[in-house]
Amino acid sequence: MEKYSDEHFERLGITNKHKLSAASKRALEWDKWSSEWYGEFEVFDLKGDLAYEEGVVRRDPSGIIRHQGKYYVWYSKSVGPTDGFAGDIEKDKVFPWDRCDIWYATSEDGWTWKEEGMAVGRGEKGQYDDRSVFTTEIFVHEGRYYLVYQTVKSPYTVRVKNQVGIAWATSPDGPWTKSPEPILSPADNGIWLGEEDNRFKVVRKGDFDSHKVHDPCIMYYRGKFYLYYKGEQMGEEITFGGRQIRHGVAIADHPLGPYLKSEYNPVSNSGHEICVWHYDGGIASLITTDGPEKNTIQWAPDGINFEIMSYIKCPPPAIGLNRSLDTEREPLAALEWGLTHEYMNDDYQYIRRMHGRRVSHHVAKGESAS
Ligand code: AAL
Repeated sequence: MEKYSDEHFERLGITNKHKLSAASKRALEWDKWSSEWYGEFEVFDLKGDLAYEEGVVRRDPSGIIRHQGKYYVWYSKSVGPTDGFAGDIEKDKVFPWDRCDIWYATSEDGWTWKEEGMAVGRGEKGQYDDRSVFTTEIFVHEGRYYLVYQTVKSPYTVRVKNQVGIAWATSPDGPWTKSPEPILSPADNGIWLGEEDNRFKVVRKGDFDSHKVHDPCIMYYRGKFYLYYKGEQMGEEITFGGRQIRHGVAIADHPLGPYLKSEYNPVSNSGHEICVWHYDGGIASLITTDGPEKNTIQWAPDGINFEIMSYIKCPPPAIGLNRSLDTEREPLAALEWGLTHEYMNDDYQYIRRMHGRRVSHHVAKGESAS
């Protein structure tokens, strides 16, 4: 224990440096003390067309961009309740994000939104995106606008493998040109066990993204295009941190691809929807919902090797970051405000506003920390 100073023991509140509990040994190993990356969130209702609407699903908001004095957001939209997988999957809606199209809305203040219409719809029967297009993210580069999104081809079985599509336009109001082929697909090295439509039964699990590639988000980084995404694996298990969900990255020289998956994948061991931003020459990532490192904020100096910077309380899911903010100002500047979604119930979800802020003191009502 000689490698630690007396001040270090005192700061940790350790009574006897020769009698260390397992927890105190772990605390001694932490090398980060700053609260710069620690924050909390609040969530509020929106007004106008994005306020909750009975019978309508609006979820998985993209990032927000600012264009000619207005904020823009894109999101998955569908109508009607979810039937699930027990009935006729040819006719039913199996998930709230099944039978979706991508719609968009604009706002002057980020609180009251006007739904402008559909941006990208499902493809013709037989195409890779004929069943649902959903969970989109916006990317702007050199005057062009790109929407990346998940696609599913019918029939939407439990074992269906989805893909990622992209559409581009010269204005955020479209018209959008869709890529004829997907730009990302699941790894092809898992093997299902038997014919039953069951995703837990496998002969071989394959890579972390052998079943699904979700939540695509493109970042311009080091002169290349980094497409971060969530992978779901065939034969998913529950670990000591919950579901086996991890993030990967695929890199291209052009926004439309071709995207090559990093050999370092997966780049997270936990998380759910992708929420990444630029900070201090690296990439920061909010890890929510699933896995042993859920509810952490991580940062990678090279966009690949992420380390935990803070453990936070219940971050909102599916955050669409406000891309008009200066994210370099401080670690959590990117989270100042943005959008999230919330489950009114299993059938209907709606978009809400989230505010995040750094917390540097825990104070009682009326108490001052300064
Ligand atoms: C989410 C995302 C993806 C999943 C589903 C809809 O929030 O991770 O988009 O497919 O749930």
